[in-house]
Amino acid sequence: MSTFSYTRRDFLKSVGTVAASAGAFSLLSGLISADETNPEKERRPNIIFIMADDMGYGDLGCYNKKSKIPTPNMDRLAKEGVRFTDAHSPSAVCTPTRYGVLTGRYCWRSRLKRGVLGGYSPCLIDTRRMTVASLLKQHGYATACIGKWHLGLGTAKRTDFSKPLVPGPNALGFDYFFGISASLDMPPYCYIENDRVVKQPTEMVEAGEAGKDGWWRKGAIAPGFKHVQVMPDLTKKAVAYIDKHAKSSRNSPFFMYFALPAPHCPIAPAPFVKGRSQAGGYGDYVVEVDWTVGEVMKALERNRIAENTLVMVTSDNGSPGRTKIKRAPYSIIEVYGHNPSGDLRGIKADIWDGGHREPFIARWPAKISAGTTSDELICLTDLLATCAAIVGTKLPGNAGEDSYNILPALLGRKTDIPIRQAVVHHSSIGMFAIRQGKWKLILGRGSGGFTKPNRVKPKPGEPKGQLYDLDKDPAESNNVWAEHPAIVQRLTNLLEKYKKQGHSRRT
Ligand SMILES: [Ca+2]
Repeated sequence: MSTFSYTRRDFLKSVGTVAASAGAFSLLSGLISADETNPEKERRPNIIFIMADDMGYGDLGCYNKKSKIPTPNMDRLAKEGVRFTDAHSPSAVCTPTRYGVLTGRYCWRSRLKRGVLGGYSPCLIDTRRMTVASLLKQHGYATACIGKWHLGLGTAKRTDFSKPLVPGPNALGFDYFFGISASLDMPPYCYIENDRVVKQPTEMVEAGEAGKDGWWRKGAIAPGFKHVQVMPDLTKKAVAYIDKHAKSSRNSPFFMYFALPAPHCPIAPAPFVKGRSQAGGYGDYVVEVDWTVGEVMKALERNRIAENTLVMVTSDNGSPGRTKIKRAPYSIIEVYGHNPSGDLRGIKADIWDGGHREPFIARWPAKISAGTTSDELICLTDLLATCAAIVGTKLPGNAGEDSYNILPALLGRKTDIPIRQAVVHHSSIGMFAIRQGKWKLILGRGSGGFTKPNRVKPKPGEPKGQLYDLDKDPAESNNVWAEHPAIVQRLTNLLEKYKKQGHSRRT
């Protein structure tokens, strides 16, 4: 028992015996916080959420021993934190996952029922809705969105980039935004800072050569805009943001949502990563993602704020694997012997796990034990409820409808039952699946996405959908739908209930 705490107790006793004035109360509360909490450990963390675009479960060395891509920075992050093996994006494509990450709500509840937005689409998120950024801002955080937005800007049917882009990230809780409108293969090709275009896209660029790595759509481009420069430019902005906010973050922490445009096409690796992987331009672009993660880690260390910063790294959907789909002329697997989906079935856009099971690494040295793994079933929609738990608040009833607090899993605390009751998966064409424990039920036949065929019409007497036991059959190769009618019924009912009641979280 320290002398200091003895003195404090004496002080508490003494103020209890006198009519406490407002001044005495404020003095008292000051003493309690100085004494009872360890200011270094209990300070709210900075939160950095780095989300790659189309990076696969099998691209990272720490997830796939056979990966042909060196990812030393992400591997180190996993060594210093926790690596999840059963994390899922809420959708197998870009826009709906981003909607889910920021709002904690499945995107199929919004007006977007399948597919993604374009570069000129209006804003998808209702500005009255709570986002991770608006929640943290309410709790004193500085908030930034850096990178690929892809959630629409403005209210017009076709966005006019010569006008203020309202509503956009700033209307949804972000103090600061720097980035691009949508995917890097979608015009307009220009940078946006807060609600304005930095340099107007006054020129036109032809589409990239069909079937080549560097393919992009024809469209408007700002003078001097170079696709290959976007990753380095965004990384510089993210590092500058950390440098700027490091000092003040001791009192007012920051949240940075850092959405990378890589390794989505155009495959545009910077010259300094060329040839660093054994998986072609795609592999080199993943190396660049890893470099960016390393630059963020370095900035945190240089500013001595790594200890109390929660860094999460994940991807918005699976990798397309350049598997002879659309504009990809070759398969990464065939040419380089590298499978971006690892041992999972399927690719980006598919309802199979290759479409939406994601690498998910979290490091927070002050709280998370180094070198741990978690097989907890989680979803990227869980960010909102988890951030609410970190700042010590509860979500209101009209927010985060599909968000669960995964803080216990991050901190390695065992819970009696799984944190989530189930996770709903959604493919690019709008095919549903639901996962509970070892069972995965898919409401349809086929991939639901890029792998052909995406829909299979069942013949008379054939199963209408797919049921997999992921414990026995992680590669989803043996459809046991016909053998377990009771499980099919139970999971179908649960999915229907989630759809009808408008939420899936426990209330
Ligand atoms: Ca994506």
